[in-house]
Amino acid sequence: MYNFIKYQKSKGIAFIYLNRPDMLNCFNKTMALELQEILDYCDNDKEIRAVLLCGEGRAFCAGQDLQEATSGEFEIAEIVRNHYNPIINKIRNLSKPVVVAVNGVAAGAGANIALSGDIVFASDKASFIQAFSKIGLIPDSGGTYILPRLIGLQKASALMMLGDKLTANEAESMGLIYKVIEHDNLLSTAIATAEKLSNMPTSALALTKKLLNLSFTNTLQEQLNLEEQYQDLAGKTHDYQEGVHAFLEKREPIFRGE
Ligand code: T3D
Repeated sequence: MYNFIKYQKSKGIAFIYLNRPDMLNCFNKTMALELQEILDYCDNDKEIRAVLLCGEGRAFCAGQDLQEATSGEFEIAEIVRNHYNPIINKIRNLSKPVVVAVNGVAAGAGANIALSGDIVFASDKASFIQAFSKIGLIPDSGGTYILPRLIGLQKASALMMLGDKLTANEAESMGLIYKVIEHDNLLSTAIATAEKLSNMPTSALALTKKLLNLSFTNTLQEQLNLEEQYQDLAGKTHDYQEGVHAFLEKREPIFRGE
């Protein structure tokens, strides 16, 4: 049982709901540490082959709990180092795909945690705010890394400096997220996607994610070398054998994730 997160595992999928709806699911220390623990669990549990992250209530997440941040209990650097940096590292390095369903406003660290997912859907009622500049902070939670890579330097600069609210449709057309979904269909779409992923060749997806993580910093040659190495690994999996045989036998493959 967790205090500020609802967690459930079912049919190969880990369902994670940020759960402080009265405060728009903003992060206090407990919630940040709980999310870290669950992400570790998802990484280590072989039965889990896809993760779904969503918010309870009308928001996805309003970032750092500003009451806690100003309580004098914590240094700001400590919050970033111990709460957000590990969350982003754990999501980006998780060996299973992370589907994010942004059900409402995603602000500050909440926006950047959403954007660190592998496949990000947003409700047509959702919005994204790089809220940091409005309170005199710099964008954290990997925002200065991921946002320019998603939408380019110019748009990232404007969003981060102005702190403007972006609608879900604007976010989709800029390339911030994968797709906008009608609010009432958001969860079912995200769950169907997680279900699909949980039946796919998990090892190959994990290797794909590693390659994508490195693709903006490696040279072409380094990336080609890694593709050779990882294809060799993928080619030695059960799921490769199964995928090829299923194709040749004109049937649906049954992947084990190995
Ligand atoms: O230590 C550090 O700070 C370093 C780490 C930084 C990481 C960060 O995330 S910095 C950015 C922090 N987040 C923000 O600045 C966003 C603050 N929230 C807002 O701007 C607005 O709440 C929203 C635009 C997200 C939503 O607006 P709206 O009008 O839909 O809702 P609301 O009325 O503002 O909020 C509803 C309640 O949630 C309200 O409480 P109340 O009046 O009902 O008792 C509000 O105070 C509370 N709430 C929302 N966000 C936070 C919060 N309480 C504490 N911290 C919050 N971040």
